[in-house]
Amino acid sequence: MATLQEVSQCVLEGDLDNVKVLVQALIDEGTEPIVIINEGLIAGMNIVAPLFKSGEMFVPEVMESADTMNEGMKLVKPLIMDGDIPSKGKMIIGTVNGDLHDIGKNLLIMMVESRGYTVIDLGVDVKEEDFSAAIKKHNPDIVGMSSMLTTTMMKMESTIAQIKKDGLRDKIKIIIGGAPVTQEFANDIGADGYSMDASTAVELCDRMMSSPEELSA
Ligand code: B1M
Repeated sequence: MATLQEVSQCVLEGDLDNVKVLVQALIDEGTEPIVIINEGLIAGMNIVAPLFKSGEMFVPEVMESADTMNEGMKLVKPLIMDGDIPSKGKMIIGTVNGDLHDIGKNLLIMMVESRGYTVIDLGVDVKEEDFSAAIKKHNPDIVGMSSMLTTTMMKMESTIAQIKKDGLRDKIKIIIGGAPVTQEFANDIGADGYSMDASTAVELCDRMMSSPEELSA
């Protein structure tokens, strides 16, 4: 008989083959899909996040864990209506105009999704107007911007200016990150939050959703 703990362990170890066998066995045994997601797959990623933060796990291992979680999700998701997965909040995220780096952004998306957020990935090289258009279309709680180049980090400021110009600034919280970005820079350009890595970004999202006024610019 398969157990939820074994599923969590597979996610932790990035065991792609066994996660499929175990998740299918739990489905066949009648375990509720939402329980498999929360107490098996997401529980596994919840062990990964602090290990990554403390430097006990590295980027390739975290990617493998996230892939393993997603492999299990593929089997379970069709069994439940979207509305059955309680979303903690909606986030749109993109790498800013002129910047093609996406490894860190993708890692962040996996972490945030595994914590229960709905994430819309705008991809890389996202123009200022496209962030605004996506806010209008998706009505997110949080907008995330990533930049890895000193030459593109100023695009975060112009994106915030565009969002303000379009009258959307008050509807959302803006968080930024990426190698050249600092808290001081975030303060200077009027972002609501900054985080140096994917784990702290998830914690930042949680704080924003639980007490948004605390982080108001
Ligand atoms: Co580029 N690159 N690159 N590159 N690249 C850097 C960033 C660089 C530091 C390398 C160097 O010179 N030492 C340098 C930037 C220098 C600078 O601006 N000061 C650089 C350069 C110069 C360039 C090109 C200009 C090179 C050229 O063509 N002459 C060019 C630019 C292309 C463009 O974007 N227009 C370029 C291209 C590329 C590749 C395409 C080859 C490739 C990107 C592939 C891809 O992303 N799909 C690449 C790579 C891989 C790197 C390095 C080696 C690794 C980046 C990475 O993925 N790190 C990088 C050197 C380095 O960082 N050591 C480098 C792993 C990733 C998990 O970490 O992205 O930092 P990171 O993400 C972290 C945090 O930053 C944070 O959380 C993540 C996970 O913990 N985070 C957020 C990121 N976004 C966040 C958003 C948040 C919160 C946290 O909230 C929304």
